[in-house]
Amino acid sequence: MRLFFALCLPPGLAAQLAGLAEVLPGGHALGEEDLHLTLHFLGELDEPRAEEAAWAAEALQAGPVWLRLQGLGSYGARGRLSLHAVVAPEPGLLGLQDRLGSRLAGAGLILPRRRFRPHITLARGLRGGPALDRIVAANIGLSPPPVAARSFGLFRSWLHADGARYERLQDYPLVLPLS
Ligand code: 2AM
Repeated sequence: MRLFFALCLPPGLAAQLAGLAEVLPGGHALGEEDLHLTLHFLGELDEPRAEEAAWAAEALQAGPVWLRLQGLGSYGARGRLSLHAVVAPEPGLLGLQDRLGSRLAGAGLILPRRRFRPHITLARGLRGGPALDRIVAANIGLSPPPVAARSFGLFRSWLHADGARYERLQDYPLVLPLS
């Protein structure tokens, strides 16, 4: 199973973001229900390891975290770029990612060493060019009021020819008082 932990987006934010990438030619825009902010990518795990990951997350006690957008960005090689919303590295968000990572490492899971750059991917497989540049430039000041993410999940990724689909296997509410 290809698994990852990600923050679930409040519906208002997901709706706002989902429309942005729809107009881009080529590529696959993610639907509102698929938008997420990855905290830790676990890669392929067998069922026992997946259960260990799920248990490690279960024990985490945390409160909601603020999501503050800071414009859009694109990433990748020309011809298969992705467009994402940049999310500010707020202490609450970094703390949650770090604490979850420690728990997963404590459970013996090996995580990619990639630096955490909080983002929400909106579309993948884009050719690039003026349409993409225009959307990034037009949203340079995109900075809606911060919203609280109140849960994260363990997701399974299903790869399809027309893009990945995500299945939420577990939900972890962030219920301690907001910090
Ligand atoms: P992306 O949005 O930047 O593409 C499911 O694939 C989620 O896991 C996506 O959010 C994706 O990030 C992330 N992901 C995929 N492969 C990854 C990797 N090797 N390291 C870290 N995150 C990865």
